[in-house]
Amino acid sequence: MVKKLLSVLKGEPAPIPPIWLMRQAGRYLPEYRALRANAKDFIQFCLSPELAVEVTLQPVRRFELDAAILFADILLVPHALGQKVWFVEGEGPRLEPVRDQAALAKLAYDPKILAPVMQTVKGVQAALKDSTAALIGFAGAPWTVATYMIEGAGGTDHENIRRLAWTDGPFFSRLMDLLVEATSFYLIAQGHAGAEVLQLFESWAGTVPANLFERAVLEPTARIVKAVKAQHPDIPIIGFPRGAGAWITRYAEATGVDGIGVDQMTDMAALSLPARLSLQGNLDPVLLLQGGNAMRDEAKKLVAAMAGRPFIFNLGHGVMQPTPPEHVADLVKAIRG
Ligand code: 1CP
Repeated sequence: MVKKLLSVLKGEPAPIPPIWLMRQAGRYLPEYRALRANAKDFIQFCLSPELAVEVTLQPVRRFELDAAILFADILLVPHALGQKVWFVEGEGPRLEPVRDQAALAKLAYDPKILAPVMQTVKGVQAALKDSTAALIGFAGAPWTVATYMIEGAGGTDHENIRRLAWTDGPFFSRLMDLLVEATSFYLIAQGHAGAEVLQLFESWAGTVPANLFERAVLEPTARIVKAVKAQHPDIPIIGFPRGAGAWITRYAEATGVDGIGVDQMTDMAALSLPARLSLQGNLDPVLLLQGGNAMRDEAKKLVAAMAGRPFIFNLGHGVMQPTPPEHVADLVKAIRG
């Protein structure tokens, strides 16, 4: 079975690009909401292999996408480190903040806690045996996960992590080391369980001050990529440094990733990166929400602009919750003709 996503990630352009969408599973799908309604706790939902396999497959079945992305969350790693993590309905994640050495010293990664995720990967892999869809595993990159761990939530201006990164080197380095180790272990396990591609979500790359970028993003990411590649040299890794702007080039050179996820703020066709790198992105999720000709025209423009290069069609960020599922079907149709 030829999986288009995998050949593009080897550097071979496809006349019609493979397509999948960040956050392709989730609340915009009625079949997701139906299953989610029976599960109170989001973490336990993610750690229920039977449910997670089903939810992973829902968008692939409905839209015949070229990839399934493991249904899980980047905050499962802090959970497995022993940090208290919970989700507030309609608001998002909350964590008991870790801001000093004493709190940090209590954390230790317990891989057993995430064993159900590996069951999910195996279940999805078995279901996709005869499919052209590839299975993507993922984790959050250290700066992004550390942001939630330190701030205790998303959506702030990230004052605490920035202050600690500037002023408490030993704390920050120790947290980065802990996350590099846990994340490497977690991704390697996903590879053993059957993930065919791995993506590192650096969703908050846009908040890193320039003089911290090396230490907060490039170096920890490079260490994870090296550790994973040592075990799984043939599994391609996509990095998604959202909001990295001019840092994208350095990110591509310094981290060792095989593909770069590009946000909608970046002119993807204008990026000049090593030819071996695949680019993934970057339709504005608002256009998917809006649908219609504006969406179709922009999607076709993007495909035309990336012709001849190894390119994976995606959004610049995740599917927005109020998005009508029919718009996704329309988008797939517009791209495949
Ligand atoms: O109650 C619900 O149903 C919760 C909604 C939800 C879902 C569907 C959350 C809470 N996480 C997820 C699944 C998820 N998260 C997936 C797998 C499904 C898929 O992509 O199809 C993935 C890859 C993620 C990754 C994730 N979680 C990121 C990185 C991508 C991004 O959006 O930038 C981040 C930042 C998170 C944290 C998180 N988890 C959930 C929410 C609402 C958030 C974002 C909070 C914030 O905006 O700060």
